[in-house]
Amino acid sequence: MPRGETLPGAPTAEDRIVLHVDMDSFYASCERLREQKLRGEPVVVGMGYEAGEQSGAVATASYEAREYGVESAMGIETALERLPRRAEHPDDPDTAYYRPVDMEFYQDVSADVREILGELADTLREVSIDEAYLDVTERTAWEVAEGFGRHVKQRIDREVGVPASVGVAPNMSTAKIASDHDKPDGLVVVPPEDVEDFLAPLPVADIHGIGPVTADALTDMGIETAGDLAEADPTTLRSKFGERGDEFHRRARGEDPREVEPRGKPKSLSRESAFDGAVEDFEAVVERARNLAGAVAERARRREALYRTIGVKVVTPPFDVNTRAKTLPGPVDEPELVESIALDLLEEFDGEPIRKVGVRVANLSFSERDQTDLDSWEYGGTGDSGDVESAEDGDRSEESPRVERYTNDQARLFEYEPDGSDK
Ligand code: TTP
Ligand code: CA
Repeated sequence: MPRGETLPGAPTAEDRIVLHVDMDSFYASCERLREQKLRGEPVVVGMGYEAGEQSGAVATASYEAREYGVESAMGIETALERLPRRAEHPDDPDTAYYRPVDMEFYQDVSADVREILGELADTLREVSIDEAYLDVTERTAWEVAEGFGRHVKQRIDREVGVPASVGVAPNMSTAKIASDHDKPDGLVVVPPEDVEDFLAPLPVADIHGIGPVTADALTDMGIETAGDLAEADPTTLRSKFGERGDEFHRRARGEDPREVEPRGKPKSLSRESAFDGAVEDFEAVVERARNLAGAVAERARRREALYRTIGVKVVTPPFDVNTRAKTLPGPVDEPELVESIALDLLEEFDGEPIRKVGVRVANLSFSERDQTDLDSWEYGGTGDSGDVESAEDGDRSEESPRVERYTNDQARLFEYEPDGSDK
């Protein structure tokens, strides 16, 4: 279901730089943190692995153990056949260390990783204990995205001590495929112009949302790769798979309009849009801001959110991020007001070159029922949430204007990380 992007001037996927982090053999890596001797050895973590127990399943296996065909969800008997316990055969290298699941410890490690990711992202969405999406559009640029990705991996490695794989792409679904593409310790960057070529040779099963049953059905239709799927007739796909067919088709083409949204209720809702270079035509900026204001107000209404603060963001060359906002006496739901205040706030930038413009509503309040949800909200929700709406964490809208300047030093930090030093 295409949303705001059908509006002329609304943001496109190319506007975003999305980074997906997925920790490598996570539980096993956590065990290695506190037990040095497990490093470089086959490690199996699972339920029912306490000495003497014979039933249970593998939660994860280290990559060394995977070489023996041991994998997640495998029964303990099968795992033990392939890799007997090291404890029982201390001198046999074709054995593994078995450890029981210790969720509390893994949650602690996960929290340490999350803290770093929170510092590195404009917006962070955690999908599970060991997986997260970061919107890093404001933190990097495509030319230096690889250095940024390496920096993320290095910080996790140095400060927490566990390995991660990272994918960087213009949208969530491609970023996820990228992080998975070169595991473990992977770093795969797919800039917008490479997305189609990157996806084309991959089997359809690599596309998020395509399970084994759908993959088989596609194979029967002669569609084996993402490239085949991207070129398939959309009408045929729709008749076979309904709306999901459209979704598969879009993802195979590397299109995914979902925005990286933090869990829980957003603190603000915003939309922004970059120009092709810096424009000096203020009318064009106004026109785009109008569309963005409409899209933001509509989104707020759909989420039944009232807002008290209406703001704009204007990025001027080289990377000066200017925010202006006005706070009203009480919460409202008034699309016309979003537009008129946004345009008023923009006035002062008339005559300046502008790279990007954004509109935001903040100081949100929700209906009473939603408020209760908010209060009782906790981590550990339901994983990836399909189509989401834009939101950003942290409230940068303030009554007093403020200018954030990204210095050259900050840009350089990501540009000159020495190659491969995260190994
Ligand atoms: P995954 O990210 O699927 O796997 P992983 O981190 O072990 O390995 P990698 O990403 O390098 O392929 O899952 C994260 C953790 O979730 C995993 O370490 C253990 C747990 N888990 C289970 O408990 N049962 C399962 O069936 C799976 C797949 C994972
Ligand atoms: Ca993982």
